[in-house]
Amino acid sequence: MLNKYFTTPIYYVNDKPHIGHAYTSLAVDILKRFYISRGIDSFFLTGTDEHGQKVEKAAIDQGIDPLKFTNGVSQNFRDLSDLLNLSNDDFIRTTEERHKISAQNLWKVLLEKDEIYLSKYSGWYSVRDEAFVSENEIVEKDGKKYNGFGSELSWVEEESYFFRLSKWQDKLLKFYKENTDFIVPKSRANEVIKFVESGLKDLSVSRTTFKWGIGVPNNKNHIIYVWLDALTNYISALGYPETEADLFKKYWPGIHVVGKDIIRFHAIFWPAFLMAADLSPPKQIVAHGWWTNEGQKISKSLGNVIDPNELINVYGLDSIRYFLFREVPFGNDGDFSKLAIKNRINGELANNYGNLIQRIISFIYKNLEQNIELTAENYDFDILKQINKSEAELFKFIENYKFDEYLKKLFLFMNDLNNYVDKTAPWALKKTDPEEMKRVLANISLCIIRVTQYLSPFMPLKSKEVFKLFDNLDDIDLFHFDNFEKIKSLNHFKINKPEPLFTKIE
Ligand code: ME8
Repeated sequence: MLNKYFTTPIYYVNDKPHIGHAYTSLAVDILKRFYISRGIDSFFLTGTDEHGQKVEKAAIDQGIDPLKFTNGVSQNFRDLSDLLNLSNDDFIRTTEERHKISAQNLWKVLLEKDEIYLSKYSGWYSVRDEAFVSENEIVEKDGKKYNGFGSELSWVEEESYFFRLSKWQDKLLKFYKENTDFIVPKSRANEVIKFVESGLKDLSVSRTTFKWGIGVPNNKNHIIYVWLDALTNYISALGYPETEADLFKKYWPGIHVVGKDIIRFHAIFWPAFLMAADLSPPKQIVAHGWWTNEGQKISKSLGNVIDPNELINVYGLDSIRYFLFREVPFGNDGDFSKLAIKNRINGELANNYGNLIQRIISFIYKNLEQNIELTAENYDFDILKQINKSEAELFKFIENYKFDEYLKKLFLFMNDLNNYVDKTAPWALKKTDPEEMKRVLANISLCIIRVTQYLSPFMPLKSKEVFKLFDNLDDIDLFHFDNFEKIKSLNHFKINKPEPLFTKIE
């Protein structure tokens, strides 16, 4: 199956969106744009997780009815999609009717198959992570109990439905063994496998002590555990329970991009729920690392939450998109430092890429009557041939989520181009060999277009600006990689007056 389905986590609406949420959403946006550019049909889902104790508590703290509260905060996440220029195809909210029907249906199927039974839960619970915590994971400090993420725990004792997770232990291990790239990166897969091997207990999947959730069918005292509710979003958006729905048939199973904090829910609970309901498990779980701010954990209490709005105002959207994915290998943790952003923007975007375009395009604009002639020979240019030859390698980088390697490779070509410009010095050729000058400028222009095409999933707005510099290429959709070939049918370019692409950061 060629179609691709990428999802972000659905974000809790107890808080404002921050750079961590933006990071995951941007990764999925880049993936979607990349596959579309290759002509591969892709669907991108994001949304908000609106039930559970944590959200209910946030609403109560503000003295607002939970639904009214979630309407407001969910909108903040929709605004984030606009701010980040996301290409998402849908935005799902777990308070929507379509989702409620889907989650209740999944529940009914699991109950009918005897995968769920009624019993009693007593144990420790983290409201912040909406997660049950086993005794061996508890950390004690100053007489209080915490989980491994430092979230305070509370004691819960109530009647509860349980999902027979223990029954799925061996089947999950077999599934991981047969699908070696199910969890990316490998280090995370090993963690998950170790955890499953250490023994899975049945999972409590309903709550009775608060009301903000989707009702358990036929038992009004219970609401569905927020993670069972939330994970279902990935299929409710595709039309589940209608497994014959177009979207479901076309896109399921999907690829879930998540932060490393929620890998267990996605790589253990979710495939178990699905297999228990006779549905295909997801295709892949891709877990990225954690961002800190100038070396410190990002947290509201430390007052160092990075607001994407402010960042974009200062540095520009595409520069931030570039920085986040160039700076840190995708699975690793990363530190957000102003100096690191400045170095990337000034060194790579402004000097290497922007300045080359500015120099060359202005020169053509001024000296060649805004015109570049194209001949078959131009397509035979060594650097262009190298770039074209690297396509398979570049694609592999993205297929393996090595965004940083992909960008690094493209900027090595930009280095080669800059060296070529210095060596051939077209401004000197103007007097000595004007024909050679034209050839050099045509070669460089074609390389600029080619590199910009490959950069476009990361920097769609800047790429558009670059494509616009070539006036009579308007009819060719250069966002599609293969359309480069169509340029060959032209015999010349018209150049528009360039404006600086990136401003240097002081
Ligand atoms: O967990 N660095 O929602 P959530 C990198 N509702 N990524 C970060 C980050 C950081 N410092 N902070 C947050 C939930 N993220 C559930 C998900 S899915 C069925 C339900 C990103 O609002 C990262 O993707 O707490 C992380 O997994 C997610 O935000 C957690 O978002």
